[in-house]
Amino acid sequence: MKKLLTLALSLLLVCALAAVASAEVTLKLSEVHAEGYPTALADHEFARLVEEKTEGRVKIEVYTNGSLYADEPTSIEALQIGDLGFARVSASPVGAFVPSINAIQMPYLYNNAEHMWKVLDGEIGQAMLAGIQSSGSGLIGLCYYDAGSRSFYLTKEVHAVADMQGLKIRTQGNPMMIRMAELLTGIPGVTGIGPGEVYSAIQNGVVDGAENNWPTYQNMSDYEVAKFYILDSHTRVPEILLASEAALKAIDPEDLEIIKQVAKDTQEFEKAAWAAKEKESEAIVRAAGTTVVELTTEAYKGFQDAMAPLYEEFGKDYADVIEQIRTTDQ
Ligand code: BDP
Repeated sequence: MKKLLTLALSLLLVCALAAVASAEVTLKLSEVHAEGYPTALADHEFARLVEEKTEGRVKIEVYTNGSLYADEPTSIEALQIGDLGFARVSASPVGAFVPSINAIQMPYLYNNAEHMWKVLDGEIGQAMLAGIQSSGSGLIGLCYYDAGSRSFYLTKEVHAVADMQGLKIRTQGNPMMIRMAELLTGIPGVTGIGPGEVYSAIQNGVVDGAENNWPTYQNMSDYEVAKFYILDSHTRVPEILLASEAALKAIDPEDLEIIKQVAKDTQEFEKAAWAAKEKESEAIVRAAGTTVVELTTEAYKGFQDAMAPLYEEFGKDYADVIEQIRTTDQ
């Protein structure tokens, strides 16, 4: 009788454990862009594939338009404390939490998109992505997405660094990007403004401009209020799909592996959507009568040279990696 009771109890325990292991988990994903934007399309594809491959054990609800978190640093903090499952963010704010990730987004670092992808898909990029978790940030870097290159857009025409003096520029929440603006304008980059809030910040004169890629400049309608796009392509900042270590504790290790794989599988999907959107946005912006300033070789060099102190302050600890990145394209 006692034996039977022990057996029944053990059986019960096994069943209970199995139920916990296969329980459904629903997690939220935060995205600042609108539906239809390349990263938002990729978020949905990621959610669809995760649900399919985990046979419904993991469900992901995608919240676009910054409806959960308007500014990315706050979404990253939410990931750290496990209030949020996933966030598709720019690598730039991640640099404020994991400084080593700055090495792959230094100003004027890459020659073109191919150069950047060679680095990101190679040893350096993958080690940087893994470093997000091993740094103890509480974040898991799942994959990179394309975000083209960023240029300044302003309410005034600029042809050289000298013309930038005194301009207030909205930058992303990363000390290195704040400094980048300061080295060009004399005023530290203005942060705490989400990408969806830039339009009104420019309209109200809180800032004189911002910096971003063609699709964000167009999709957020910022080209309507800042009519000068200065094509200096100062940075190539990839997007990163982040997960929360704390929130993903509830997930079975096998399902976690599926999530990691699925994320990597969505990279090419986003890159294709990106290529199409980048062309479309540039065409829309140009057709609207925006002044697109192409810098002379000399003026471009002026922008590049102004970054010397930034490399000293933010790149010193990663000098080897930065050098490896530079030579990757040769
Ligand atoms: C866009 C990125 C987005 C950033 C935004 C920004 O896609 O993730 O939040 O820039 O400047 O290009 O904040």
